[in-house]
Amino acid sequence: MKKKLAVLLAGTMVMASLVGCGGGDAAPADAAPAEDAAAEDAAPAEEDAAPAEEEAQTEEEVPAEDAADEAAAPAADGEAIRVGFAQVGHESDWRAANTQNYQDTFSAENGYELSFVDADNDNAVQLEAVRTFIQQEMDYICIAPIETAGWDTVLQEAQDAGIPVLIVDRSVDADASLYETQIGCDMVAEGEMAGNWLAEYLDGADANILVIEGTVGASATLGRTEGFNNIAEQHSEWKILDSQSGDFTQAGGQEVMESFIKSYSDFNVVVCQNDNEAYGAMDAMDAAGITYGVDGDVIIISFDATHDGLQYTLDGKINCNVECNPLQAEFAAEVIQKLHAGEAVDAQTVVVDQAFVAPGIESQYATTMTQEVLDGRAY
Ligand code: GYE
Repeated sequence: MKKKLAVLLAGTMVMASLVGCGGGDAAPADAAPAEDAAAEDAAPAEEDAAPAEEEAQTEEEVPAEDAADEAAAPAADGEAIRVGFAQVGHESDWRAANTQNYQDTFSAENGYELSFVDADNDNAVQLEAVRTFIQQEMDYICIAPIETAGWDTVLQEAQDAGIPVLIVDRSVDADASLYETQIGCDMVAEGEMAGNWLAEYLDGADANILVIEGTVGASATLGRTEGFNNIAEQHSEWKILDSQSGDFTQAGGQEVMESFIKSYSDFNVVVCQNDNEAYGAMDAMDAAGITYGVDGDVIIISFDATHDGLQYTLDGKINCNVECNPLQAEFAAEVIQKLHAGEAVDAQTVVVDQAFVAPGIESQYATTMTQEVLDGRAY
């Protein structure tokens, strides 16, 4: 079912045009719709040559760019496609935007019945959610895996039950034959982007670096760390003093930064692996009277480039912010449409990111923030 690797050059603007940014009024996704009964006695799909007007109506309902929707228009047979989504949790602004995007995209209006589980960053809860989706005989299961490890058994169970699985946002270390596709950002490339920007900015000056990592074992953490370290290794004048997990939360970022401040008196770079951790780190530095940003003593690098993160970048508080675009549901919908139509799907979809820097910084790796750039963001 899988084809070659497809790299989708999906910059923010492109993504914005691909994804219908709905009003956020998606029905609570886990409200198990009562259409179940109706769905069950709906006549078998394909044989039902959809009357012309039904087709037209369906085409309007699916996202505009969906060229793949010929045979696959979700509600062509009046039967919603049942999708279970085991989401990481609600740890960050990025996650909130990602969840909203899934709820908007996999709406009843678009022909889906979405069952959404927020695993609250708990692996056991997430595994249980997937097993429940299997029992409920979902048509498709999307998993945003908290950690990369531990997926083989449950993925095998889904495959045995004949339910296609999409791994979204983060990745797993299970065999790729156990799932249909992986959709997400290239975390290693993000880490390298941050490192390359720092090298350019420091231009040979010494760096004493503190890293606030994301959730332990998450591919976003592993990849960003690996990518940044790839560049750090090329700089003998850089020293990574310490690296601790802030669990991708603001509270975690603050706590780690407070302990760093107690342990290290001489640092000039703080790398936060997401925006929320950066907010916490800034609070901790404010409380300790440490200045940061373009006019301060400490350079702050962040990841995600969410709206508030970019506001801080525009304000010169975060020096460099590497984007990870959370608007990924459209890619998942496209894969599901293809699978539904019996078509092959790409083994991987890489959502390509960019970086942003504070006003006054010019970089070959990043866009310099302006109010206009911020206003043009879709999330
Ligand atoms: O960077 C962070 C979130 O997996 C890319 O998870 C995602 C990360 C994102 O909690 O804010």
